[in-house]
Amino acid sequence: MALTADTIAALAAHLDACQTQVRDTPKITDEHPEMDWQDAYAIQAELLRLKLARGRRVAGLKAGLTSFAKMRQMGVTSPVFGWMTDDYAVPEGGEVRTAELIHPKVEPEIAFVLKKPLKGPGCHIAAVLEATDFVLPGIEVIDSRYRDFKFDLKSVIADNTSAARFVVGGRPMRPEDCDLRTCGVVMEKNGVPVAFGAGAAVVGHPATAIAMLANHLGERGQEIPAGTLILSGGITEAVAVEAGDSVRLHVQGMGSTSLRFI
Ligand code: 0L1
Ligand code: MG
Repeated sequence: MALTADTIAALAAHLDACQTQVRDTPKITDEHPEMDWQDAYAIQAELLRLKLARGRRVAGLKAGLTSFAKMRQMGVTSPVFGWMTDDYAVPEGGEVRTAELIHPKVEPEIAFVLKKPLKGPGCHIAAVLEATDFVLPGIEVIDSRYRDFKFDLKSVIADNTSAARFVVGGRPMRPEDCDLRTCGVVMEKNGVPVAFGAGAAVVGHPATAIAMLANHLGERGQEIPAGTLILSGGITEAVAVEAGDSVRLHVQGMGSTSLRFI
C-alpha cells in the first residue's frame, strides 16, 4: 500500500462528508497520485466502517462498470465492486429526495438474491446460478462524489463506486426459468423509453459479474453470505435525472420496478 493509515482515514472522512453534506470534490488521486488499488479498497472499507459506526447496516453488494457500454462511457476496462447500506434502499415506487444527492443518474440492472454463500477464488457462472434464489429488476441511483463524474478507477473505488440509492421489485424469477443473457430491459423516464438492452451487456452474462465479485472478495478472505442482494451492474449507460422525474424499469418476464425523484 502506498498511503498511510492516517491518510486513508482522512480520505474516507472527506468522501463521507461530501456525501452527507451533498457537495462534490475533485478526484482524490489529484492530491494522492501514488494511491494504489489496495488503498482504494481500504478507503472504501473505512467509509463503510464510518457508516456502520453510525448504526447503518449493509443492505447489499454491487458490481459496477460491468457493461461494455459503461466501460466505454467511463474510459475504463475493468469492473469495480462496492456495497449499499440500508439508507440507500428505496421502497418500490418510492421517492428519492434529490436535494440529498449531488447529480444523480439511474442505471437499469438485474439484482440477484442468493440462497447459498458464494466464495472465490474459482467462482464461476454455474456456481452463481446454483447459489441464486431469485433474480429481479433493480434500478441503481449512482451519485459520484466527484465533480462532473470525472474520476479514475481508483478514485471511484474509494468512493464506493458512486453508490447512492437503489430500488428492487417486480416479479422475482428463479434463474433456471429465464435466460439472463437474452432477457430484454427497457428503462423509461417520465414514460419515455430512454435506455434499452439485454442481460448480455453485463460482461456477457450478469451472473459472471456476481462470480467476479465473489472472486474479488475471495482474494480478501471474504465470502458473499446466503441471502445477500447483489446488483449485477448497469446494462446501459447511466441516465441523468432531476427532481420531478419518474423512472421505471421493465425486465422481460420479471415485471417492472420504479422510483420517483422529488
Ligand atoms: O454502478 C456503476 O456502474 C457505477 C460505477 C461507478 C462509475 C460511475 O459513477 O458511473
Ligand atoms: Mg450500477
